[in-house]
Amino acid sequence: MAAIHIPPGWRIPESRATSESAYQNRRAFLKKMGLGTIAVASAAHFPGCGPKAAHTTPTLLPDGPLDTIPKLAPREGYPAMRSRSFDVPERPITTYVAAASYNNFYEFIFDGDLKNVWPLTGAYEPFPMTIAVKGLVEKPFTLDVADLIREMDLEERLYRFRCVEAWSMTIPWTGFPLRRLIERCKPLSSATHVRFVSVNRPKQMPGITKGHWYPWPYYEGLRMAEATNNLAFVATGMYGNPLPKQNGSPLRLVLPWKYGYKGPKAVVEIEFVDRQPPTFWNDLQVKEYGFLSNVNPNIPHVRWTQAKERFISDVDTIEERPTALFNGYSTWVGSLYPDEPTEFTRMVR
Ligand SMILES: Nc1nc2c(c(=O)[nH]1)N[C@H]1C(S)=C(S)[C@@H](COP(=O)(O)O)O[C@H]1N2
Ligand SMILES: [Mo]
Repeated sequence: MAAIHIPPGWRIPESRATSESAYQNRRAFLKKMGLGTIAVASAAHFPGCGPKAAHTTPTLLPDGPLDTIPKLAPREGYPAMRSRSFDVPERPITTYVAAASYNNFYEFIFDGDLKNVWPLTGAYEPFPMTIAVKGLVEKPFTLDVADLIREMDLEERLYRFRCVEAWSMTIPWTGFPLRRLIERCKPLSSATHVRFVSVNRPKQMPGITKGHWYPWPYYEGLRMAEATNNLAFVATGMYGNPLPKQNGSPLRLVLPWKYGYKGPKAVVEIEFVDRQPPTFWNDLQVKEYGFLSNVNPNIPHVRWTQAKERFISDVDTIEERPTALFNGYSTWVGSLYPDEPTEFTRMVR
């Protein structure tokens, strides 16, 4: 892996500067917790970091405070076989410690050190949980999430992950394509969009109570053609294990060609509808967050550039990289967006 490069402050959005600098200091904290060694040891095992690529991510239980994997999460099927067509050759895999300790999950934390989510997840019990699939479908159903996870064939996919705040990672997710759920409920031809709702548990999620003016629960949406694209993934795990609470247990969406906020965590409702549904961040800041939100270096955020990103491979290893259109997934999804800007524009979409 290349030299350590901490980018200068101008790339850090003003409002995030406090949390970002707190993050830079976390290395010392992790060392104190004995987690620094885990990051180093695990890197050696990861395919992509060495010449011998394995077909699965070895089970890596972080035996420490970052192990917030719910006790009742089903363990069958982990680690899953990796589907090699999604390999990410140009980047190392982000360490588990970085991916599990630098998070966005506003149900737990909405101000202060925004990324330090995991210490606040103690009261959250993601299992048991039910998920409802409903709306314009032939076969609506409500299922226990643990049963659903046991029923699905799990696979592992390495995906680039890009947050709108211009940081990025490479993460080995475990789960199944969203379209396998969609096939099961048989949407009617009148369904044009899918709406997702996250769990709403104020007593277990301190950010919901403290940020009481936010329009909880978190909600998102996709066009039908996006939801059925092979890339759209329901993640039930990462790094060969069930998802830690802070990463969206019991299951969350991952849409690697879009900014991270398009992928709701702890999804409990999937509804098929006949118009574009409202979305959480668009309702909060219509001038900053559009409905499509495809990763696009040509469309800056109102307060910062999207042409570059800070790639996080470990808690103290951050490199500047150019941002790719559709986060490098043009082959999969480019044809869905004939109007996607390929030249600089300030149009939010
Ligand atoms: N329910 C819910 N889902 C959410 C969010 C959130 O605050 N609440 N944050 C989003 C944002 S902005 C990002 S970048 C990703 C972060 O996922 P990670 O913490 O696993 O990296 O989750 C997305 N999904
Ligand atoms: Mo994000």
